[in-house]
Amino acid sequence: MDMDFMKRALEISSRGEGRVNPNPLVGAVIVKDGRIIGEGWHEYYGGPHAEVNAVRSATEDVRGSTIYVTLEPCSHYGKTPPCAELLRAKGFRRVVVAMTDPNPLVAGKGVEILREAGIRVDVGMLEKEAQKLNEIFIKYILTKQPFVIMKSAMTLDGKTATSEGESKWITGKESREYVHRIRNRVSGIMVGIGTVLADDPSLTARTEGGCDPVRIIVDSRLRIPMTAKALHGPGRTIIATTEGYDRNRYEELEELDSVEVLVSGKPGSGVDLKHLCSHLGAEGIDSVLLEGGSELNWSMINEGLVDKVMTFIAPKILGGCESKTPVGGDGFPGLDDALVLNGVEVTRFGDDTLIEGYVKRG
Ligand code: AOF
Ligand code: ZN
Repeated sequence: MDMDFMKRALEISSRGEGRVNPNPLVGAVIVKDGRIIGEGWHEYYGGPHAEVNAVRSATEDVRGSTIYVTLEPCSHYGKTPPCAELLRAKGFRRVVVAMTDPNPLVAGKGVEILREAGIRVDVGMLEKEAQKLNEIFIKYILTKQPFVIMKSAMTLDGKTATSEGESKWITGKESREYVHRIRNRVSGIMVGIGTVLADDPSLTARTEGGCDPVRIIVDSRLRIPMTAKALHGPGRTIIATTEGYDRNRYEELEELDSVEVLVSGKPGSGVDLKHLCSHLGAEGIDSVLLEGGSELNWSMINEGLVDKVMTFIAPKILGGCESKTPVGGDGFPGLDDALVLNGVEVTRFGDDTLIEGYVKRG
């Protein structure tokens, strides 16, 4: 029973996808005499926390009931007053928490407040699921660096385009729909200039009510054409370049209100990607979906900036020695140098297979 209520809390928490960043996804379910009498989730950034929404939605007096929350109730005065105080004041008998809050402002203090008030608190139910749901928040709140997901779509023989450069589409409809859901989840979408020149992607993907992802284009010399779709909304575009940029293009780009040019790196040496990621983090961008091309993917990997890899594989063969693969660059010289993934999961999308995992560190 307990587990079912926490599952429900996790399920409803995902309704905030794309609207709460850089805050966590949180769900809460209130149970009295074995029945759900209230539910709530964190709906948008800066809005009421899940616990508050659950209490507000309750159809009966919550006194003496149990609340299942996917994240430890907060203990601090932020944009809203502390939820732990609210739960105490409302007379909850028991609080079941999936995971403690890694936010240094909370980090166990919420549980402490509740226990001191004599409320039974159980921590750790479906903890792994809750941590996975908030993998972005967990990294960002502790490091202020964005959680970077490198996503690729390739054939069985590892090609991301034909020998003529055709790439629409390698994978099927189901895979592409899922990618749109991930695009909705993250705060930024990053590509290299090669991809912009080859495909002219619009790099949008918002579902209704979501907030627009920031488009991030790595373009060391500002070769981006003024007509590129990615420059023309919705939302912002950040173009990262080096001191070797094209002066005329810089002036033209400066005219566009929604475009920010970040100069980071010496001429001829490529954009300083570590600096770029820190800049994105400082701007509140908690997550980035890296969508190629192969040179940028390699540089991001080589700089140790990728956290998660998602590779969709379509059951097709394209061949071609020169055809592109997900990761280019110089490559690692030895097998021992390979980037290795942890916690690997395999999921089918139509005829395609998604293999995903987390980059092993150290
Ligand atoms: C949320 N939603 O449902 C819970 C959160 O600035 P504030 O007041 O919104 O506080 C944000 C912090 O509150 C967040 O980093 C997390 O530590 C804690 N819990 N946050 O946005 C919620 N329960
Ligand atoms: Zn709270």
